[in-house]
Amino acid sequence: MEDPLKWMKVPASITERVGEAGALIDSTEGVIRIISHYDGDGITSAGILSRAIHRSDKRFHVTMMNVLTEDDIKELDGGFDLLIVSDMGSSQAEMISRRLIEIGARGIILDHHKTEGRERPYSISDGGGLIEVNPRFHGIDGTSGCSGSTLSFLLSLALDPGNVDLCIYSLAGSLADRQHVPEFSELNLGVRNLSIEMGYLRSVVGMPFSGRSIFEALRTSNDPFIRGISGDDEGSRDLLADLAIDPDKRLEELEKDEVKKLQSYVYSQLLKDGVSQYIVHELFRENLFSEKYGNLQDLAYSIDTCGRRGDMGKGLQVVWGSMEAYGTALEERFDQKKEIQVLLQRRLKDGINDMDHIQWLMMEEDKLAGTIAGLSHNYLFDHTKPVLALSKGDNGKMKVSSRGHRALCTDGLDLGEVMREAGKAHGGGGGGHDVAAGGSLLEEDLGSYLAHCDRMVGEQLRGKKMDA
Ligand SMILES: [Mn+2]
Repeated sequence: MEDPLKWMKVPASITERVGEAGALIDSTEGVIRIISHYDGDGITSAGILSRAIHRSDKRFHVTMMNVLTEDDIKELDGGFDLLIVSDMGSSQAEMISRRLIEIGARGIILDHHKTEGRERPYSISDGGGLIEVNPRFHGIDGTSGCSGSTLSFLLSLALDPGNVDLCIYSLAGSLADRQHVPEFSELNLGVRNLSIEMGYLRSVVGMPFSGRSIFEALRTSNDPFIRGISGDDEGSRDLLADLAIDPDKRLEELEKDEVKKLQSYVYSQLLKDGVSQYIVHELFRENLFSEKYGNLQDLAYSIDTCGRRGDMGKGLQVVWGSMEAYGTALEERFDQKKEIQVLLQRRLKDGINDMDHIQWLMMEEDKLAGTIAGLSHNYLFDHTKPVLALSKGDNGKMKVSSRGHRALCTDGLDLGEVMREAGKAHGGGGGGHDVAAGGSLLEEDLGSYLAHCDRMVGEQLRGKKMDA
């Protein structure tokens, strides 16, 4: 393929920008310092950039972190000729630009997050030696159509079309940022189509599981969580025996009729358990498989898990192609899935506190609270009411994670607003997206806080804005 950027129909203004950024890399003699976010998207971004830069015979240094603070930027004192900030930086662009001018270095920002109301990106023509690439300046949705890893991949292609093999990691990063739900779109869709066209990935529709064997896939599955199967060795074995499927088979080895039998079982079982038709239907979307990594979800979430455990270096090794690192990262991902399963099983036994418009539960720690709230909402309890997962914080405060389903947001649910308003009124705060948000409150206010949230959600779902 001669020009992958053209084949993907990347808008000319973006191609031009990444071309300029590529030229900046090409003209750099000294060290290129990469600072990236520490999550799955940030790690794949850093991996793609460092591999592409290495292939261009340049030297690099990678750091991954949670937030880039003003102090971090002030501490940048040279030792590099070019700085690349990836999967973050747009909200700190002004500080970064100032610092780079002070130390006489040049920089590139590759970010897909909000741009703080600025109308145009930083440009070389501003004279500051900083290029900012952010899809939001080009009419592309930074939340769903392009991740940090997508930008890194486009830049790698501008450096050399031969970097096209890095497409797998590009999509893994988008997936880790959950940009694949309900399906890949805009620039991500271009990368998806390219990966399939070039034979790097294979599209499989209707297999909502991942694992090294179908048995492992079933017993470790949390999304979907299937009662009597998920976390249940015997239940999983019995089901496979009933369906006459070899438990040791790899997912990609399953025959068409075996996949069909599994699908119809999952479909009817979940509906029988009261899961929303909308959620069940969504499970049977496309999954991408790679010869080397299996289900792309495993690649994406194992790298993401490395970041969450503070082991970004291992995630980076995975993107550099180490199968040894992938093996242990995958092991840790399955360990975490098990941990989630134990929490879900306990939840199933203990039940949930039910109010008129919300459901809530207490957790021992806030780790995984969002995940448990989301999966409880989808698979365990009433899917017409959002779930709040609460845990004790410091100084008499409590932390909250709340999750709903997009179908509820279409009806008016906005958890970000609920967390912000109810938090503010009860000694805490909060915010986030309509489907997923978090906040805090004073522990002594728990009762009135929950009543406030319940009332607000009720008003939202009735389509009326509540008076503050
Ligand atoms: Mn990201």
